[in-house]
Amino acid sequence: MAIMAKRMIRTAAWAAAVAGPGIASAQVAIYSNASVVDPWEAGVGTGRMTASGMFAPGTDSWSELQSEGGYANAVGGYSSHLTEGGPGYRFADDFTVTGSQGWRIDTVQLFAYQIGAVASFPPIAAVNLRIWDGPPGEPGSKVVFGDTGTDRLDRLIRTGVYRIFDSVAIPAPIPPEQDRLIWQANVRLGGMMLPPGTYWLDWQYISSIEGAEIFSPPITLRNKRSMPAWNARQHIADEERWEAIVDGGKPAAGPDVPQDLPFILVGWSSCMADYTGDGRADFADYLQFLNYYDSADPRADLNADGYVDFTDYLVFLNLYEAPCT
Ligand SMILES: [Ca+2]
Ligand SMILES: [Ca+2]
Ligand SMILES: [Ca+2]
Repeated sequence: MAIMAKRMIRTAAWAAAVAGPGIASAQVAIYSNASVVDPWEAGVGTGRMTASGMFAPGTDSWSELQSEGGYANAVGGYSSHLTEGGPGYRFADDFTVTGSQGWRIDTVQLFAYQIGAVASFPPIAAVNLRIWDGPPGEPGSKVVFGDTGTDRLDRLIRTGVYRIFDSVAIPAPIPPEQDRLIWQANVRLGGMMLPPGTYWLDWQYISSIEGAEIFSPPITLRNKRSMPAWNARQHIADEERWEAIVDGGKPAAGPDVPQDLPFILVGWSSCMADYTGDGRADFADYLQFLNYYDSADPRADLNADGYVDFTDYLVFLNLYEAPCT
């Protein structure tokens, strides 16, 4: 049954990947924050049947909070939205770019819900996103891509997965409801390049209904409340600080456990000089790079230091000479 939920998320991702203009054929999911073995596995769905034995309607499925060691997780989702009249909340979570050349990222897939939102009225109007070279807000960390003002939402997709609370947790199980439909937000990064290293994504949703809340479910893995490396953060703007996202457990005597957030990076990890996404590095890519370079477009910032300068030109020449496999 878990396979069904996974396939639904995969289908949505694929539909988005083939529909957008200018999408490279070589693009694949290159990273999932939920799985080291399957980059298309979002870590959101738990299957068509609840732990208490209730089936989701039709072809839909559940994202059910899990229990481990006699305690359940208690938080369905964490606030990550612009609040009315204030900066509101942000999220951050880390990932590591591997390989010798780095990654080009075209799309970030994020997952969120609004309580009561129906499929016919998408609840998210905009998403802003930044990438840092270290934990956001820490001394020495800086933004290498993005800002808090630009809407980068490309597409919002109904997943058919409903967020629900643990249906068997003691002492107060909560029957499944269909008022927390999870949406997949595809955020467009335009093929920006990241050299190998560890980075933090930092993002915020803007509701279609002014002042309404948006929540993000943490990664949900069967029979797990947390994993050792989980370290996602939430920014509390009113207090100007980032803090770790933890679940306090149910019953509340359970241990507080850190959480991570589901996201998938779609792009490509070879042929890094290939701006046009046709699988080859040729003169068209060279011209495209020069175009970005001349206008100081961040897409020419190939060493991700926040500036477009001659070093990036040299990096491009190296990438251009590297064989495309
Ligand atoms: Ca993490
Ligand atoms: Ca090309
Ligand atoms: Ca640079």
